[in-house]
Amino acid sequence: MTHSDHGHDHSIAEPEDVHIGHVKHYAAGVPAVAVALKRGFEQMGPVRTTRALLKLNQREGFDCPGCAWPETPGHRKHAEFCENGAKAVAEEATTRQVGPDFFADHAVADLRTRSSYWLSQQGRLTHPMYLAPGDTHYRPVDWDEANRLIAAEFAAMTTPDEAVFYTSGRTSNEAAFLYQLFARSVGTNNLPDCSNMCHESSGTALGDAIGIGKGSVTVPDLEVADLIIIAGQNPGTNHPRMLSTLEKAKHNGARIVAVNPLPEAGLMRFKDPQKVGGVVGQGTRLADDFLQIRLGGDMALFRGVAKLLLDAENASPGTVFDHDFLTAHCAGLDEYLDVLADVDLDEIVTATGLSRAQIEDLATAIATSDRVVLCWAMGLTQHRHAVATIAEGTNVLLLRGMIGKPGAGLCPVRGHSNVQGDRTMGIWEKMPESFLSALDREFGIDSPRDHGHDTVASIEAMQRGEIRLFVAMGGNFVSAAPDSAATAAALASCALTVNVSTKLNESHLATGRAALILPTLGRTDRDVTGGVRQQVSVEDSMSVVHLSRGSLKPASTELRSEVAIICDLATAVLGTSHSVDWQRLRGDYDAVRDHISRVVPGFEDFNIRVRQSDGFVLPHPPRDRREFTTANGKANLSAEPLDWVRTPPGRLVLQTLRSHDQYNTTIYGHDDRYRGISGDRRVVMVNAADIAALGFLDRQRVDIISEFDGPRGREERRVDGFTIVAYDTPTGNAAAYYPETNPLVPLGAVAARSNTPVSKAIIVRLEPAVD
Ligand SMILES: Nc1nc2c(c(=O)[nH]1)N[C@H]1C(S)=C(S)[C@@H](COP(=O)(O)OP(=O)(O)OC[C@H]3O[C@@H](n4cnc5c(=O)[nH]c(N)nc54)[C@H](O)[C@@H]3O)O[C@H]1N2
Ligand SMILES: Nc1nc2c(c(=O)[nH]1)N[C@H]1C(S)=C(S)[C@@H](COP(=O)(O)OP(=O)(O)OC[C@H]3O[C@@H](n4cnc5c(=O)[nH]c(N)nc54)[C@H](O)[C@@H]3O)O[C@H]1N2
Ligand SMILES: [Mo]
Repeated sequence: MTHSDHGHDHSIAEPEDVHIGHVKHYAAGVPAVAVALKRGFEQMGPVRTTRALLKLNQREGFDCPGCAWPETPGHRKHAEFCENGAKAVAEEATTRQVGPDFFADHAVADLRTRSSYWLSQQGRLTHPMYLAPGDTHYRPVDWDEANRLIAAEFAAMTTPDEAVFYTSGRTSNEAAFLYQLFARSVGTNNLPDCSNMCHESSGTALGDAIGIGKGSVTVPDLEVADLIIIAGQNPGTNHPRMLSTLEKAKHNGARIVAVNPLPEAGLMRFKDPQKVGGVVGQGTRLADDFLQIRLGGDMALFRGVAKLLLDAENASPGTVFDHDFLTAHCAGLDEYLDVLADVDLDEIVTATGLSRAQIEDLATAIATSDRVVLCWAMGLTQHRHAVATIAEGTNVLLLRGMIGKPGAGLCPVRGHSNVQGDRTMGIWEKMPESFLSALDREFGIDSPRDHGHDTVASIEAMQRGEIRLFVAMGGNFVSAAPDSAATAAALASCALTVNVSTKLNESHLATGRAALILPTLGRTDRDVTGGVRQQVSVEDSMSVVHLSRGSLKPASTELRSEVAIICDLATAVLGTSHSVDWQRLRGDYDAVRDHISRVVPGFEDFNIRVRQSDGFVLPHPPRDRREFTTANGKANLSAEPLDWVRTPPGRLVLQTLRSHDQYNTTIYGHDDRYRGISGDRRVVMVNAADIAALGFLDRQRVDIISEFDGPRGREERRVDGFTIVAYDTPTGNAAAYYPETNPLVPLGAVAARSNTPVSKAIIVRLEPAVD
């Protein structure tokens, strides 16, 4: 079928009007199953839908390309999926196609006028495509020619640091390992990734505090916790399988506290669609307490709680702090206690927007629970003071000795299904010396030691004209990055931009002087490379590594695996006598895993252990034996100055977040079902009191202007034509969808130390729309 047979123009009609229904008070249940199957049938028909969903998260099946939430151990035998996992599969396994005739019909300039939704819905890329300098249309190119074009850019560089290699988080361990090996073989550490915009703040804070940037709990820990705090996360939409774990914890007696500016449905109540009780009946109440915090107030909350813990400890010494743990394992307690002595609880109340009683309740719950888990996601990581906030949450747990024992610990919930694994494999602009020297020893290469560019630094380097070649292993760089206009202009300064992709997106349209689209197999696709049926591996949010094997017929015979694409490119650039035998590795993923087993700690006997039914768990010294591999060998309490976000007069603090109907920049539809908002994504959720106080009306159309005081003075950025929706968010705070609002995020607004764009606290004003 050609693309024109798919009736794009009517099936992908852009809805016009926003519809506001009821905000839902529970997540999942029957509508979730119905939606999942409907989307599956629309995208790929009933036979392929059934085949795909039967293989999801199964042994001998593929890892869900949705989120990084782990499978329950022992559960890889029967169906375990959720509505949004099924939607992610439907999007990838779609039978809609974007082939050469599509690109012949649509000039790049025309495609730039289309919405994210329209682009997302066109289907799978089927051929390598090239946009030559000055051309208006992409045209087909063969793989060898594509690789020659890229190799020519390397030949034209004065330093390999003129290349940037971006990675999204779906790339397998094997491909990620080869990709960073290629970058380091050509001589650069410019390896930015989506994690720079995601959990970088968690990695930075946890690295300092406990010596490893990964979470310390497993699914069984959550199931037996007494108290689970979920701050800055919307699991009902973004990690739906987490709700089953929370339900089990609840049945075991856990208390759940949700800390969020929004009353997200998935935090309130859960109806398991895979159980009878989830089909009829009320489902399980999840959150016992909902703390409707102001944006950016979490550091203040944790500090206030720590202050109250200290007061209780002083009133009754030896009953609150875990002195044995603090003495044996921690450093920095005295400095932290000094900081706590100065806490003004009135400031904590103002910063959080919570009542003193709510903060006291949480402190009491923490003081009286034996097993506490703290879960978080983007609501904590995408703030100016994100690293300090996560460190402060960690302080609270350390005071109570809540790490390295069953049922307790730190749980940063990762996003992309293999974002954690990609880091483990060396996708990081500043991998430690131990990794680089092991890599050099294994392959006889000479990895550069200077740190490379992260995501924001890569854009800034492009702005300075220092980058000739941009290569993206997946993702949608221009839409995911802050300051869309500035990022597009930065990319335009490159000689060549290359995207290895499964589906069409804006980054294929924000090109350098020339551009390549290289179509690749996705997680669900059968991978026959080198004449052999291959399988890859991934690492979930709780450090479990397991195999993933796609089974669906690929969209075209032109598609290549990421492993094959990297190895062929490396051969074209580095030649056939390079010390890495790229062509052997191309056809033998076991051989890649053998190399990994010798370079990356914890992967010994990789090929054997990854074939065990539940895979294997990577070592985590704090979790396994309360060992802290920090510089001083201790768990470190931090004593950063308190920071929180103020709303300037007449302004709002805007968070940018995901709807229930998207995967990052891939838009599935216009139904943010749990929030009761459908029909339009250009909405801004504002408290009714603010709407009135600012002189607007509910449903009024407005432009949103962000204000940022940068080093060169006041900067303003604007997006047009948003509809105000009265919504239950704290006064002074607003919310709108990502990526439509990314043009508002200033490139210079980044978290201290992690350099993560501040996507959850943008200062904005509203103006009546001018159209
Ligand atoms: N279906 C689906 N699944 C996904 C994704 C997707 O797009 N679609 N994306 C994946 C990726 S890459 C990621 S990183 C994760 C993202 O998962 P989440 O972090 O859940 O994603 P967001 O939509 O950014 O939601 C942020 C949540 O934090 C709250 N929040 C915002 N600011 C603050 C704050 O200052 N304090 C507190 N306490 N809360 C705050 C928001 O109200 C919202 O509930 O999901 C992954 N899974
Ligand atoms: N304002 C704002 N901005 C944000 C965020 C926010 O909350 N607010 N969140 C940030 C976060 S947490 C993240 S993780 C980033 C996400 O940033 P990215 O990871 O760069 O973006 P995605 O939208 O997930 O990428 C989607 C594209 O990946 C490609 N793709 C999908 N699967 C595969 C595969 O298996 N292989 C290959 N090679 N390509 C594939 C498809 O072509 C698809 O179009 O965005 C960040 N940006
Ligand atoms: Mo993410």
